[in-house]
Amino acid sequence: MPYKRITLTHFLLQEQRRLKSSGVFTSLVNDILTACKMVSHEVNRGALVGNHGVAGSENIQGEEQKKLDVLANDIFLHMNELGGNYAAMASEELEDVQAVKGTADGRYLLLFDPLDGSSNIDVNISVGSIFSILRLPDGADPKSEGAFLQPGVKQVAAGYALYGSSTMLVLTTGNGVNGFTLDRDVGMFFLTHPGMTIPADTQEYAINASRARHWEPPVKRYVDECQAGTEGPRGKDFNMRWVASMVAEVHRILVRGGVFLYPADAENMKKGGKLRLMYEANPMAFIVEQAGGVASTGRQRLMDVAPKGLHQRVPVILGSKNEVERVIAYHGEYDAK
Ligand code: AHM
Ligand code: MG
Repeated sequence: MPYKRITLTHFLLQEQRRLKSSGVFTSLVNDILTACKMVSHEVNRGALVGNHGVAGSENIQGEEQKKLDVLANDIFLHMNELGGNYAAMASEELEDVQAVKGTADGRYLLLFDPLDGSSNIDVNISVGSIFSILRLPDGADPKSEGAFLQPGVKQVAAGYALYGSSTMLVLTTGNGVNGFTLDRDVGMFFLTHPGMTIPADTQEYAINASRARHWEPPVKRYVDECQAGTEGPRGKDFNMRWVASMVAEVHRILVRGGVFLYPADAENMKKGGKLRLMYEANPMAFIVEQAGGVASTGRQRLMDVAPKGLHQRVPVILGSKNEVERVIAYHGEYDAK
């Protein structure tokens, strides 16, 4: 019965009691979900209130910012500052760490990509927000980049909001993965996808195939074998999807399995890849591993990568365990030659 559903806030309170933790964590996740509800509202109103189009500025990555990139970033900064739980924040859209005013006792650090997949905003395709929470290391200066440069295994929570045909929030606190759907009339997220798990096998992969000429041999081998279908060495047909919104791709994989690849290739290798370690790769890797999947660079577990910079890029291969392990094995065989 719909009225017997569990809200995300109640779910967090149950977790808090189970872990015998203080209420700080519930409060800080609550601030994030309020920000996500506000971003969802702005994405949904779209062109009606002039939210589409470019902002006329570039972010730290040298990418053109959309109006909604800027708005979502402002919403995240504002809503997460109010609670006083964070010592500092870092955003994919901002060059430097943002110290949080007047919160000397904030013990957590928040990293976020306020609106991922922004090339999809104006064409009304799913976009999302991604977040990752770290502890402020003892004695660290929260205003320093160094405080944030912790490997993904140190995350205490991570999640994303998907602004799709419905708005969903998917969260891990290191105890599995749970998905919540926003009821717009009530204004709350309700638990609709408890204990999300990724099937170990799949017949679906996602990669931007327009970059095929730049791929490394192990990636080319994997995709060629998928495309060869029943006549190839895999002996089965594969389906291919590419939304160009990582949140939508990861969500599809959480619901029905699959493998997502954004490898380093000859063209993006100098930068380290395309996706950002701290704002995209690590939080998604935490979620995928907690759902029973695997997340790798192809040569290393993603969450073991020691970050060297806030805006560092990495190759990303994640999803169904047996497929990702196959891609990793292909890298190993290639490197051993
Ligand atoms: P963004 O953070 O600038 O939106 O870029 C990240 C996005 C991912 O969501 C998506 O997987 C990828 O970039 C799409 O890349 P491409 O433009 O090569 O299709
Ligand atoms: Mg992004």
